Amino acid sequence: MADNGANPRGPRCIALVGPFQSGKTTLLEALLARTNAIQRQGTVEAGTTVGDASKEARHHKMSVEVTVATTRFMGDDYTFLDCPGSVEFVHEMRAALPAVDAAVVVCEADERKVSQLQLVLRELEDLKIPRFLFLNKIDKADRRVRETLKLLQPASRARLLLRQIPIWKNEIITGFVDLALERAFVYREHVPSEVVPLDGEDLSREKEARFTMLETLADHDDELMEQLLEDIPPPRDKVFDDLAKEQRDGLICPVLIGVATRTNGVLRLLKALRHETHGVAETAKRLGVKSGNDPVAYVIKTFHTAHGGKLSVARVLAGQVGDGTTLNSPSQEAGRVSGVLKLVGQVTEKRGPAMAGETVGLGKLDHAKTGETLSAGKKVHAPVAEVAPFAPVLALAISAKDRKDDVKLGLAFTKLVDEDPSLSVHHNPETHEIVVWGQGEMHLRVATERLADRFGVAIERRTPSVGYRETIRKSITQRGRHKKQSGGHGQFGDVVLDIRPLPRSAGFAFEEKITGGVVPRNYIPSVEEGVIDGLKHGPLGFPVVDVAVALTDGSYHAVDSSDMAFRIAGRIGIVEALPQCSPVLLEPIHTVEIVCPSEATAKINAILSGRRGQILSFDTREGWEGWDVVRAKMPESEIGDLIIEVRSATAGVGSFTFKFDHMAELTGKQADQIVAARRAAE
Ligand SMILES: Nc1nc2c(ncn2[C@@H]2O[C@H](COP(=O)(O)OP(=O)(O)OP(=O)(O)O)[C@@H](O)[C@H]2O)c(=O)[nH]1
Ligand SMILES: [Mg+2]
Repeated sequence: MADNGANPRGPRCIALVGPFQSGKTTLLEALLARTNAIQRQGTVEAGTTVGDASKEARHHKMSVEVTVATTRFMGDDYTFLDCPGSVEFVHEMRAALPAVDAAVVVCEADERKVSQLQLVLRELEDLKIPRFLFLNKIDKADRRVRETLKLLQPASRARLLLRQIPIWKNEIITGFVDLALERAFVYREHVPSEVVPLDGEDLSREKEARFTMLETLADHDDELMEQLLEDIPPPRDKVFDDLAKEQRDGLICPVLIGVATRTNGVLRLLKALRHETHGVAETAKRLGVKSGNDPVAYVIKTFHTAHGGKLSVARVLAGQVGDGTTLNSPSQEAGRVSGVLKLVGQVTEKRGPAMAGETVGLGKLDHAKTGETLSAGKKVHAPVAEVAPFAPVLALAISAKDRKDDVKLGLAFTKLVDEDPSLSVHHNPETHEIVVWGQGEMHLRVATERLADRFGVAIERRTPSVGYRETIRKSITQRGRHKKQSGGHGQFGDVVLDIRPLPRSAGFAFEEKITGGVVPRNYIPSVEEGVIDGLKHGPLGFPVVDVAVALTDGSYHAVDSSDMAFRIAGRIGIVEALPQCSPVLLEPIHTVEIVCPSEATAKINAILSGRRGQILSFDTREGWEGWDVVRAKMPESEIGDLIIEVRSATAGVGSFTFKFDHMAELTGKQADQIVAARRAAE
């Protein structure tokens, strides 16, 4: 295996993924420094990394979106996608993954992060993306790597295969042995590790660990098994071939070790990527893209830059995309490429057309969206992947501080959602609130910070209103009379209404039982309109539902009656009647389905009970070893900030979905408080 000259597999696209704060952004920095794409390796603490360059990421010292950086190593281009680790920004990763050749899963020896690791690995397993585990921060390791692997193994369906073992000196890891290469290295800070002779105790540990590695490989290779049984040392190339093949087939996940902050283990990682990951040809095959001249590209990420307009980061899967190429998405024309850019974080550089395998920024594709498959050719290419965001779990009501910013706010939201479809914005016509839905507290906080920082809109934030309603429990007959005599033309309308409660979710029914034309036909629709007006705001302050109103009697005046007069009479009738009908508050109840690691299930049950939840069932989560699913009925008012408690009870990984179930009567102190709050707000 010669280590020189460009690799026939061409440019790679590699995702850096893994649990929250495991060191992905730092590893990207190390990879860029080691490949001379940057002069000096920055740090997250100092806010000098290529990744996380946005104001929000720097401020929170965490990744809030994908950073894309292309570098060159031994004659090949590598584009790294540094993905956020927080589950609240997981859509960034999920949308980026389909088009990558492989992933480096950065993790730590931390049992609290095993479930997060499992979530990440599950995505990769489902997409059949080959992956390495990079066990980072081993400068802080206080346990044996083999023990760490035991801890992490339940998170991975593929067997974790230790490729490197550390060399310990006085309880500190000073280097490592690569078991495939059979070579020992001593770490040096920010320069490549030094090869050292392997002897003494290290050599015997190496032999033992290598044998374990080979045994694992031999589980899927009979020939290797025979060699091991007969004590024949397998040729090095065979070992490498097996490693690569079994990784591609999803049987193993090789584990490398290192220290991203000190650039330790990074060169070996690059070499593993170079030799053991395939290029775009295999990825295109996995995605069902035929190689050929017709361009096909997958949109990994969308940016709206301050000055350059819209930028779509895309991986070219087939053909060639250059300035002027018109690309189509499955639903429409995406636009004409104006500018092809190489990206190293926020630094961009104009370049020529992009070939299959390359990952570049494409300018001005106004109608392209993240996750879409773009193509140019006679036939539009079918989507290579569809990545729907997870259902949102937290909402925030937002308004512009200054009414004149309303339009700006609307435009800003359009761009934010275009960049991040896991955010959604709804207008509540009843309360006139703009409600933003997102994946958690930090997700919404970052969205509102962007509104202020990038779009210059000062906003106010509130807890969104709960969809309370009210209904009645008693029937009544009520007269509604509107009479006004002011000089010339008067107004006259007179109706008698029979009002009675309807069963839950029956809505509103209007009936007319007029005989003898006491209310002329043509005025009857106005009476109904008046009743509907009156129901919009009941005596408790909420819309009234589940009532039937029958118009049974009334009178009119030949000159003074009009549509308007009867509408007012209808409204007077209902408004005067409702307080006498024993009004009662209705609150929305949803069925909630919470998923969580089993060790957190008891805590989740307690949370649900504390929030007036009625637990319906709990089961093991199908297809998810070590996870449970709890179902409950729960009032909407209690779901509002439920996610915050669920996340803290589950080391960040628990989540839920909910669906409206029914409206339920609410009485007593709680109801009184809600009504009082409503009155105070009016
Ligand atoms: N001791 C030690 N600390 C590290 C190492 N790598 C990263 N860190 C620190 O871990 C913290 C998180 O690093 P990041 O690179 O931001 O981690 P990340 O995985 O990108 O975080 P998110 O993207 O927010 O999930 C920072 O304080 C880093 O300095 C390492 O190898 N050793
Ligand atoms: Mg990061």
